[in-house]
Amino acid sequence: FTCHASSLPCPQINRWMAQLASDHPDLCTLETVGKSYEGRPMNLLTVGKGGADKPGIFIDGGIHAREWISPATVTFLVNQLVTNSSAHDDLLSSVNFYFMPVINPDGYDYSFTDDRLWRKTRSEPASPGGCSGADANRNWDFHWMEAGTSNDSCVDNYGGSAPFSEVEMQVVRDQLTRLRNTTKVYLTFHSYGQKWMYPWGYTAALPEDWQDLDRLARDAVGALKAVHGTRYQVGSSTRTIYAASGGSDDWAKGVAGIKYCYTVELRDLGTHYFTLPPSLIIPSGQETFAALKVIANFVKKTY
Ligand code: 0X9
Ligand code: ZN
Repeated sequence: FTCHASSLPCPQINRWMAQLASDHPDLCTLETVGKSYEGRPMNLLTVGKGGADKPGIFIDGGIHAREWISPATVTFLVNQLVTNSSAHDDLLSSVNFYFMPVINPDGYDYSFTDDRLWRKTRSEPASPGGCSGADANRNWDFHWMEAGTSNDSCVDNYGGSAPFSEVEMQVVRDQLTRLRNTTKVYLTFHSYGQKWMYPWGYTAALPEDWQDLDRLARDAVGALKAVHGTRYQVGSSTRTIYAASGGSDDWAKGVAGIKYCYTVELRDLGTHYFTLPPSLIIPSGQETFAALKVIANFVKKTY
């Protein structure tokens, strides 16, 4: 087969999604929804069979280049849902899953080819003498540049030259905007630290409905822990990790109006930090899938 809708670089994950979608046309819709700064196709895979009106869960990964367990876990979730679909028949009839496994594809590739610990995008410096790339999770237009971010392009948490200066985040923003009316949950996977966090990241104040978000997160991490005993901490991102504004989670809640928004810091707790051994990919996927099932069942029964 040829790479989906593109003669541009066709990395493994896109190739795999194209094959999966063509093997399971009853369940999968694959769309190329944009391209990265360096021209890599950005794909959205919709999984579900209840039709476009059903409530949805939007899931992305790979916003930070070096957090490799994120795309690995998101692709595991996709694979479970699609290749073991008969086990999840009821969920797939009543919930749509929208997946974008690698939303910073240039940075992700660069972390394989040049710098394993690269975090940012790979856009050219906005001004002479600057450095390449911005922190894609400081680049969203909600309290942009207020906290936990920098205007020095040479540091890892550089917020970008303007809100949504990074084209990849424009692409994700446009999909979240298009799907906002049906999307009830937004999940964005990072590493590391084993935390299931909800807004806000720009302030220590909590959203007025924080107890709803807290309850669902606790149910999810309970199911996660039951699989391999892995413990996750639950709380608002400011209170759990640090204050940082311009994140996708805050935008999804504060601007797109999606109620249940979570940033998930996957394994581990710092033993292997970003360089998690490959043997932990499947355990991470298995336990995260258990958490996703709790969330999907909640969406099914609530909406
Ligand atoms: O700093 C981040 O973007 C995330 N942590 S990481 O170590 N993966 O870089 C946490 C983001 C939490 N959400 C917000 N601050 N909005
Ligand atoms: Zn991250």
